[in-house]
Amino acid sequence: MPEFTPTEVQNLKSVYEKADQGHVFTYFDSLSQPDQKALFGQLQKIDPVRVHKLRDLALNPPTEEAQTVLEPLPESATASIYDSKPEDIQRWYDLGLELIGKGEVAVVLLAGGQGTRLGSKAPKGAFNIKLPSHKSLFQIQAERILKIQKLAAARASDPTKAVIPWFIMTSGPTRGPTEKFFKKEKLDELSAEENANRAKGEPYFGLDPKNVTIFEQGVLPCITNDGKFMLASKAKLAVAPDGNGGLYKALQDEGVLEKMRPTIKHVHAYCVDNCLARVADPIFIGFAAEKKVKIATKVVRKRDAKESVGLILQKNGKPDVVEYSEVDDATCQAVDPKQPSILKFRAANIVNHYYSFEYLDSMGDAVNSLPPHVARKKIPFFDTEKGEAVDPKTPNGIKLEQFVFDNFKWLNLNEFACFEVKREEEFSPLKNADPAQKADGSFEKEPEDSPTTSRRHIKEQGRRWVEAVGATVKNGDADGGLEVSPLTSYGGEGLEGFKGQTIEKATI
Ligand code: UD2
Repeated sequence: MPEFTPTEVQNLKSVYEKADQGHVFTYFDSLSQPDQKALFGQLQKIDPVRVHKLRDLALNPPTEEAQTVLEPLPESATASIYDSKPEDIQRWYDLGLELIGKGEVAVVLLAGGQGTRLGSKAPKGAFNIKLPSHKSLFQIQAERILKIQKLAAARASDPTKAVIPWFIMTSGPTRGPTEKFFKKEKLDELSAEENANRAKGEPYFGLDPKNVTIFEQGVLPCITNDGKFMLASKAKLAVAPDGNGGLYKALQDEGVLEKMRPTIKHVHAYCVDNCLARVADPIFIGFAAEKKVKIATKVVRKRDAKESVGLILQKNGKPDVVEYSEVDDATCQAVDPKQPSILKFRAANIVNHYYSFEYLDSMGDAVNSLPPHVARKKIPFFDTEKGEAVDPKTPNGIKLEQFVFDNFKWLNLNEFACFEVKREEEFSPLKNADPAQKADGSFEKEPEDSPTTSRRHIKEQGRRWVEAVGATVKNGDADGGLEVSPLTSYGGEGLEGFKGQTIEKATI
């Protein structure tokens, strides 16, 4: 029995015909009932008028002011862990823990991206960077939440309130595998060995499942160069995730804001593929809460002019980010007029953002005006004119994706703050597969932003932490490092007991 009446089909069809997208119904009447149900369900979730608005924003962006002025953010909107006073950092840390202790802090994980560059079919969070513990990125992040909850509870007047709800944004391709991974179910995308390894431990990595919500971002139709929605087959619209900027609409549509509203005042959103991400970092939360900003963002110093990161800056007096895929070379290469040895635009975006809940809850319909970006791609589609499937050899259409930082420009500088942190402590993105290896096991070229660099950075950090309290590492680790579990230490604290010890284990 179809889930829709002929009238509902006719009404939906006229919405698409009015938007000059009626061709998507070309084969509807000839489809089987299950296929009709699938296509109707898909088309019903998409508003062609909204998509046209986004498409037109993308293809005909508002003309930039004749004199677009790019400048680094002013001192007033930035702080740095490097030159902040210890008492300030301590105050932010204490405030952050207090807010977590009152249950006012939630975390949103951006996990809808597909690890195409990494060559993995499983969600990135499920990736095993081959630490001695073989923990996945999801598990490392879950344990950082467990640990920071414990540290907050130890100071809280009501420890039962020290809970950080974790909202995980997935996309069509990553939702199913992510849910199965958390429930410790077998993943077809993982090898037998990986599935066996992952099955260890508790579901949700020891977190209370009621505090973990997996939700899904929206999709946008793939569009031909002359603006037509593309069919993937007679019974399916070709769609793609709407970008990490789809977060704001998904928070509304998926009831996440509703779930947060009773208790949450501060939200930390971060990127799944950064193995060093300080999830619910109390220093960052305290810093942003004290400044009472709507949005704050963490940055690290750009590694070099070519690094694939967005540049946090001010554009015509507003906070903004110029993405690496859209920045011109002159801006990348510009040097600081006062210190020519360093880059002028060196504040690298690391997808690590703070939002006041009040701001997120006030966005309303603005979520439909985030200017999408155009990715020209080869998109296999079903050609309704020729009546056949086409697998293009050259880019034949566009995918629209929204960037999560494109609302920064809607704020005044005094509603925004930027916090510089140490790269070696907080940023090691997993973007690429490891380079090919030679017969002796060494790499053809230096690994960059890969499983090896992620693993090395976590172990180097662990070694620094224990050496700072006077311990010695002698565990024969290939990289000379030490894995410190988040359950042992969140950010290097609480390791005094190792003073004077020689650590022979690979992980503590
Ligand atoms: C992102 C940043 C870039 C820089 C770089 C550092 C954006 C738009 N760009 O570039 O400025 O900070 O990371 O690592 O943030 N995601 C979704 N849904 C999507 C697409 C992506 O949730 O539809 C998530 C993805 O799972 C990841 C994050 O957003 O957690 C960044 O996505 P990416 O790795 O594809 O972005 P990248 O590396 O091109």
